[in-house]
Amino acid sequence: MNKTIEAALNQQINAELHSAYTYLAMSAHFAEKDFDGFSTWMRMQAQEELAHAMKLYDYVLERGGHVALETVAAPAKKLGTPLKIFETALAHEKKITGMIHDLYELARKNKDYATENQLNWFVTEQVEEEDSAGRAVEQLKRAGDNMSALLMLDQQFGARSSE
Ligand code: OFO
Repeated sequence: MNKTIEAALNQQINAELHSAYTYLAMSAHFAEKDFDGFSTWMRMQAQEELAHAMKLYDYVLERGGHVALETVAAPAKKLGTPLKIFETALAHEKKITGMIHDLYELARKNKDYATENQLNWFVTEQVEEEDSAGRAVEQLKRAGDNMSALLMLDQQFGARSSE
């Protein structure tokens, strides 16, 4: 496997683990504030991120590459209101989309069709990721400071099974 692509895939594994860490911190924050539904949503999101990391991890190994695990950066400590948190999540997903697209471009430039094919799944997944975070932001904007609307959303988000 091309060493530049291997390094970029390892960097993406690290980014996905950081995403998991980020959402786990958000989940803990919501649990501490008794928003159990938002907490569940974020916890499931963290699990999905771990699955993204493992998908790339398995792929690197399958290609006979080397998995190099590096330090995972700590998530933000100050999180803010539910709206602010979901806005942060949306911005984070947009950043990840950019990283996936750069990786895709790199695979294409190096004629690594297998990696390009593997990344197709991630390109599609990012459309979903941005959509679900974006919808959450819109719903929270509509709820504003209305506590009963927020609690209703909290309950609704807690019903998330998977996405
Ligand atoms: Fe949230 O999609 Fe992976 O990082």
